[in-house]
Amino acid sequence: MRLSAAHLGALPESVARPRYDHETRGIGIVHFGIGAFHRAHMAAYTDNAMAADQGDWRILGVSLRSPAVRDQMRLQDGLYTLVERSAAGSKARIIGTIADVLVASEERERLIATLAAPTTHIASFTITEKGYCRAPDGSLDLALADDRSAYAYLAEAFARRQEAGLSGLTLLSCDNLAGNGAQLERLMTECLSARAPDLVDWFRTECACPSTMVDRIVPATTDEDRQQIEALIGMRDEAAVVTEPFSQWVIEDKFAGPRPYWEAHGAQITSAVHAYEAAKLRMLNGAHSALAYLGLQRGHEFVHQAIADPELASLIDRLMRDEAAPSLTPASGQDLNAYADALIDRFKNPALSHRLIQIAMDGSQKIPQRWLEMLAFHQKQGRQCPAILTALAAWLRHVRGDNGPVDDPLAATLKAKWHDAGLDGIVTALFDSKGPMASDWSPSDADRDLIVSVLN
Ligand code: CS2
Repeated sequence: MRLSAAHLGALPESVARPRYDHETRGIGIVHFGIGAFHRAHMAAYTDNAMAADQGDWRILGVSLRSPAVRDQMRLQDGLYTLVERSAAGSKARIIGTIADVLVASEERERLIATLAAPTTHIASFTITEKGYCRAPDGSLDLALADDRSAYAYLAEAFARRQEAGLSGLTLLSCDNLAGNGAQLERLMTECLSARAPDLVDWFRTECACPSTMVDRIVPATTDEDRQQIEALIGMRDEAAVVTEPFSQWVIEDKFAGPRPYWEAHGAQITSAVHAYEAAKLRMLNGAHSALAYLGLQRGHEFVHQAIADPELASLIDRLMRDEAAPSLTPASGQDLNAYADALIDRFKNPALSHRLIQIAMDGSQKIPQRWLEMLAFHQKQGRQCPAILTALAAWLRHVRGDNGPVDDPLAATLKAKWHDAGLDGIVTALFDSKGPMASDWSPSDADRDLIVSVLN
């Protein structure tokens, strides 16, 4: 038996179902990047919000390229199981928020029409760092932002909304970028300035791009997970997602129109999002990337194994408490020491099987906001960051190919730099002001020596 609307009644009592009549609710959100993270995070917050109020907030999920999620979910009427796993056991619930999933290039007109519908108020995004199509200097790379990028569909929908005299949309970035809303606003403006300058003013006055801090650890679902879930719910679910019990969402209070009552699931709507976002990127994600590259180098496969390695645990402790925390300005009541403790506990969750190789992916897009901003901050104060520099050496080994094939949009460039520059030149070749990883951090001789000594 396959999970579907017709089979909801056959689920065991222990599996929670949507607490509202999901099929009667309309679409209010279009979400780009309908991967496991969205299904474990925003879709779950929205499911709770719809149980708490009467809103039409179902989500049209969009895959920019791969048909896999569409194929899994259409057969299940958009339903899927969300399993929270900890040492204490597993808890399963069925999420009813996803109305349908489409592949953008295959159903272009339907996507644009839904974005342009008067009932749609929000377009949200988990398109990963590379989905924003940024050049190394942070500006929009117009060649990457082609007519199959999220920007192109939005621009067409904006034209229709303006023409019809409709209100703007809230563009809600849920990706791990610093100031994700502000970046999206700037990049969207750059796209419109180049391609549809008549829409720039409309976009600026009618749309809003709140920044958000999103947090939930969501390993990629494996076949073994699917088998375990089949045993738990008594039917097959190809779209099931496994996650940890913890989740957090802090959203800047800046919307263009109505929104779901996400507070029902504990979302914080605040003006102080930046402090949470920076802490999460530098402490959680910064530590994650360090565990990934150093852990793989030391033969580990999962996050919980890497954090159990005393040498890595001590380095992560220093990275979070001595290097990340002093670079942050906490919001009132935000306790960074307690945050570090809580993160280490979450990393230790043995029930999660979070693969290091998953985190290692796309490092060139991740480490600027996770590590390089911190290096630049401390450099200005004349301080060095040995833990981050050690992790950076592990990343350099990774992109050299030491851990196997490299999954990164800059993989070929990084490999070519290694080939041309070698051990003594690689740091300068990548990180100086003309390199593909240029940032506000410019490696000092001492930084270079430390990295090369670790690499040797
Ligand atoms: C991870 C994140 O894969 C990665 O790069 O660091 O996906 C991390 O698990 C989430 O941001 C946690 O909220």
